[in-house]
Amino acid sequence: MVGNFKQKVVFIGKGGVGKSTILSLMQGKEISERRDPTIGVAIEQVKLNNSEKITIWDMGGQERFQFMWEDFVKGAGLTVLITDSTEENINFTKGFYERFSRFKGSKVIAIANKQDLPGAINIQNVANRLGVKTYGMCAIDPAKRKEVQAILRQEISEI
Ligand SMILES: Nc1nc2c(ncn2[C@@H]2O[C@H](COP(=O)(O)OP(=O)(O)OP(=O)(O)O)[C@@H](O)[C@H]2O)c(=O)[nH]1
Ligand SMILES: [Mg+2]
Repeated sequence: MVGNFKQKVVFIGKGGVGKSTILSLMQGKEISERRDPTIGVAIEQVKLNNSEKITIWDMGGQERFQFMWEDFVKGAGLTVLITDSTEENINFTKGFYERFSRFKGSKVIAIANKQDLPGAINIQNVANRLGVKTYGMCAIDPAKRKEVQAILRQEISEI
């Protein structure tokens, strides 16, 4: 990534897995425990450091918005599949990833969020199942802000 080119990054995943919370974490906003589903899509600029800015397309994950996902990943440099770390959601994410082969044109990584919850499936296990590079996350922990920024910075630099 060069200069101030604003790389498009898309967050995709089922409703409630924590996409918008990860976005808030990256922006240094206060993390609310309140459930506030994204309607359609939220498009936000995020600073990764002093010179790098990216545009995150944070998709609504509820079933009624899922038809939009395929179109919105067009032109994305990086698609981030976000799942919580439950069996049900990992299976959903895997099914979705397999259906949309066009993703393979852009880079795809996964984040297994809610690693703090009891019974969270470990990251290596999630990675094996999804077949994409997977990072663990706990988006409600403000101490994770630098970590998630570093992940995106690194992944974008390798596009
Ligand atoms: N325990 C725990 N809760 C989390 C974590 N990340 C997010 N949450 C909570 O999960 C709920 C849903 O988070 P959102 O970020 O709104 O989920 P979303 O994926 O944006 O949902 P949609 O916009 O409907 O697609 C909120 O109540 C968050 O506080 C986490 O890592 N651990
Ligand atoms: Mg949301």
